Amino acid sequence: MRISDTSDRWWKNAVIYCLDVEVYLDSNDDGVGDLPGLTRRIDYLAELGVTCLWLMPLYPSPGHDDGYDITDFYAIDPRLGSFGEFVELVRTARDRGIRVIMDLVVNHTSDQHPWFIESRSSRESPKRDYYVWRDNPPTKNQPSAFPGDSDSIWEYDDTTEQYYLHNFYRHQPDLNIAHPPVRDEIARIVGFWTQLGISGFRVDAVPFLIEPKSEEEGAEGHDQLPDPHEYLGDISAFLARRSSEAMLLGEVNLPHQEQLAFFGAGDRPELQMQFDFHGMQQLYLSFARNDARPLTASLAGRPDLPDGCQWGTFVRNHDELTLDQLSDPERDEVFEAFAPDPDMRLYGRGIRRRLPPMFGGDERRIRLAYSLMFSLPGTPVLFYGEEIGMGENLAVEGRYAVRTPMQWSDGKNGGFSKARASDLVVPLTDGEFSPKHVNATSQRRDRDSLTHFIRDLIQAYRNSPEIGWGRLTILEHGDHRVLAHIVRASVGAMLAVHNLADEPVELTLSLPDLEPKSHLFDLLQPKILPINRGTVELLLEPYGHRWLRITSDADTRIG
Ligand code: TEU
Repeated sequence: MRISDTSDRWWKNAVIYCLDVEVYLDSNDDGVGDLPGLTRRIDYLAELGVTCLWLMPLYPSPGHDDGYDITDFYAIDPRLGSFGEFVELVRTARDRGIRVIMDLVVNHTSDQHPWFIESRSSRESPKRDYYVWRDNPPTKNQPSAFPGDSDSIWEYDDTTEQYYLHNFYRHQPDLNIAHPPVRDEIARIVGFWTQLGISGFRVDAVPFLIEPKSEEEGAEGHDQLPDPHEYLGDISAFLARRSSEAMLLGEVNLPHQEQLAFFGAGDRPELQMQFDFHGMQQLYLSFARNDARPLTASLAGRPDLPDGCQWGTFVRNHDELTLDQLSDPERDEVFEAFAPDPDMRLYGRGIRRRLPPMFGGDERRIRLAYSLMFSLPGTPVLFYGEEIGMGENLAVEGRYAVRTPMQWSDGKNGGFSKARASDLVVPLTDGEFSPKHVNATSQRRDRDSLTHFIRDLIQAYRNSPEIGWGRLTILEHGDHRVLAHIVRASVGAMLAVHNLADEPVELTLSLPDLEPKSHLFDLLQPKILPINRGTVELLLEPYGHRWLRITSDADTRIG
């Protein structure tokens, strides 16, 4: 690791925090969160230790997919604020050392987008080829990503008597990236927001975006993209020309080996970061079994990444907790453990709950999960409210159950808004995870709260760049309830130990590659552990965890 690398490739050990402006803080009492509200909370995020803010879509939208159905890529939803307020937010965040990235959703538009309205108006429309039209759905037909909405990704349109492609909802027609003017538009969108101070994008639904759309039967005469990955490389190169620091964090929910192609190669980068969906799903299988082996196998199976690339680690996001990479019996095990009621499940593949209720509010286990997430090699990505242990509201439809307003206090509407409760953009949670019991203000005052624990983890993570930059070694020790791993880089090394079981575990670990006179410095508790003849003895509490810096006289770091 060179000094220039650590500053240029800031995403290698960032702390990313995802939020939807409309549910964060309402500054004008209309029941909808807004940009000035978020700007007021930048100091809160800085205090937590966040270094990168990921804003979910804030473009104008009819709101049939929580803003992922866009009608104008060059504007801001007026309920959320103005361009002036947007730039103020980005500038305030930057001032506190926080970069801002945002969702880039260009696989599709809303069917209310002027491009689509024009495209569907006639086969001769100049915008016709902005979307993918066919006389007949190809034989390779399949259900959309949201079963229940549509049993086909092809929708018949009466006006021009052709079918259009939509990988997601039927009201989200896919853009045709094989058509050069569409690629020009995408570059313009990327350039536009970068010019406003954005440090990169979370790229929505990447495999769908670049999939070849013209190979099917009956598609002759349509534009072809020679190599979809070349196009992803083109976007990346364009972005690099516009901003020397920007990065792309892609949503690619595929097995690790298939993800590799989306990182590109050293001289031809594509996505600098991708979420580790496989690791996340195996982690839940490990939790369900109190057995570290599924997670260990996933970590061991991660391919080596090109220089500068990184995994985004997460335990929850704004979508259903997808379990689509598990086998049917494995998925059933996780459903049984964490979503016993069918109403907690979605699309037959996921769970519409947040983590704390899945763990029955067991704070030892919740802490274990976040300790794991922050210690695994990669860059942690938090979803707003995780830092205080928010729950879901199952009375709210579909994936919105986990997108309830941020809980700031035990006051009116959880301190989110002064509007009437019936005017809130999404209802709050109730019951044991309601703002009365779970809120940022009371946890901030309580040194033993989850939020302080998460802050401590973030501090330890930021003080241990080897987690983001280092090489992983998984230690063999014969107890399948425990994951013991070392991350090592030129700055030093850290050993993390996690007991996934609800019982105490005694463990003897042999530590490889030790410098003479090494000892273990506990990063979360005021303790130093001796190493005897290359081994350390540990007694872990139920769901216990340790972060131990392997330190020697050569290590000059503090804390
Ligand atoms: O998601 C795309 C996507 O592939 C996931 O919804 C996927 O279906 C799920 O994780 C199971 O694998 C993105 C956004 O995250 C989602 O909120 C949007 O609804 C979707 O795109 C359409 O824009």
